[in-house]
Amino acid sequence: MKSKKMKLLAAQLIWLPLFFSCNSNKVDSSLELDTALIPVTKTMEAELTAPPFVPAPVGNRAAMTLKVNMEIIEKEGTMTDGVTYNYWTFGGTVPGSFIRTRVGDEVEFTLSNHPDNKLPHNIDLHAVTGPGGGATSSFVAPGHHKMFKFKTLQPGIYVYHCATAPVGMHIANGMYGLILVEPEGGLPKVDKEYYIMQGDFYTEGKYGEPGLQAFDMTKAVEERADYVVFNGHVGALTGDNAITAKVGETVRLYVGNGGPNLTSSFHVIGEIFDKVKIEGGSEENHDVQTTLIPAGGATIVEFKVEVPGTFILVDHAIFRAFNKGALAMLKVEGKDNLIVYSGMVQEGIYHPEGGTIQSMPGEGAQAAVVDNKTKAERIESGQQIYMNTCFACHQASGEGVPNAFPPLAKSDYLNADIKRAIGIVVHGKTGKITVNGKAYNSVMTRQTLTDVEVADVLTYVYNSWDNNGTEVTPAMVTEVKSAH
Ligand code: HEC
Ligand SMILES: [Cu+2]
Repeated sequence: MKSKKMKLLAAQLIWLPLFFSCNSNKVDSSLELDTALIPVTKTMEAELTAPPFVPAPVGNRAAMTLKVNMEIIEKEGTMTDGVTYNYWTFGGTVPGSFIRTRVGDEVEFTLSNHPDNKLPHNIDLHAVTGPGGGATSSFVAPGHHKMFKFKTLQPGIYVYHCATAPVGMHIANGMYGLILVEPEGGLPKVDKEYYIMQGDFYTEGKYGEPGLQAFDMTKAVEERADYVVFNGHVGALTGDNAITAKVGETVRLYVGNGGPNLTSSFHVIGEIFDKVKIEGGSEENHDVQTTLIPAGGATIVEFKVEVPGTFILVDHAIFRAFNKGALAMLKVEGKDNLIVYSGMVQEGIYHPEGGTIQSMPGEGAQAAVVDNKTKAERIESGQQIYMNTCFACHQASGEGVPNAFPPLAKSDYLNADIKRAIGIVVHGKTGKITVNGKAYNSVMTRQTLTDVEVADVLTYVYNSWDNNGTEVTPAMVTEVKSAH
């Protein structure tokens, strides 16, 4: 099948038998329809579901205008016993609400950002054909909403995620989910369908360290995950929260990987996948033990359950399963089938072990930094740092983004107090501030820069865009740091 095209159903073409009088079941593959031309007639509100559940199948319905209303909610949640985390969510859950569409639907997507939220967000759906997957049209400040439209051209299971700077941080905090685009006529019927999504989390404390754990950018950049979990937290799908099926049923799992970093080696202990949609696309593989799901990718697996018992879903990169949380359960009830399997079943063989033993890398001896740059050299080096570190939020021109990131260009706030500006870069900033008459109440993440880098970047900022020309030296940065 060619991309963006699908076979026309013979039934839809009343005149077809006139041309193919011999056999109307046989459709010439050259007769393909551009899915962009599938007409929509009615409008309906999309059913959205929280994981592990999915909305009702599309079945035989015609393509429609589908209204999707999704709200972004930043909220504290439980990572594991005694550990909480500030999640950023699409619809209040990690992963976000499941969206179910069919090829040819015209999705009218309204993204709202809850007024109590701190940050602007947006959405990039991999099912969208268009710039940024929607991200460029959906950037929305707290208390506002944005609407954009797209037509689903290709069937498949697709990831969506936030794409607001710092992108990795928004994804790491839980901003991802799945959108299913069913083919004409829908996917074949199965008995049970579930929605599962893996994600890796990076916290200041190590695995299990109690309390509210902040996001750790350094660990995220270095891909040293503390938690690797299904559906947002440890134990989201174990014990009483396990997914279920009965002997003889066929189970279909929509499995995504939000990342931000890790590839999943998805496996169900004690089962073999009868079918796997390769990379979530149209090709199907059979009799598969473990399937790879890349970060930002998804797949559909199906298997019939022949015997009762607890089947363990894991990322087979196995420390993640037993020590970092990537372990879920499918509980199957029904009659034994002693031909397929017999043996005494002892419970608790496969259970989470938690408490990863991790030795933190030592600080290491830091070589004394020699820094006798001229002001011009400092500005030059600072520009590089700015383009790597500050640019994503404050923009190349220093103008910032309305309602989200304050300007550094001609900023009265910046020019009024140098020590305060140093402090903001060193420690981060949250809470209400007023810059050039406009109020901002957001979060600037702490920037992990050396004293010399902070000096250079601020010197660049102070000597750009009509600011007051201050030279910030490493000694000034050290002083602000030690004052804390
Ligand atoms: C993740 C986005 C982000 C990044 C990256 C970022 N900032 Fe900010 N910055 C903000 C936000 C948001 C605020 C306002 C915080 C508040 O509302 O309390 C801010 C405020 C400021 C302020 C004070 C307000 C003003 O406009 O004068 C300065 C100075 C500043 N940032 C400098 C920097 C520098 C220098 C860098 C790079 C080293 C940087 N920021 C990187 C988001 C960011
Ligand atoms: Cu976001």
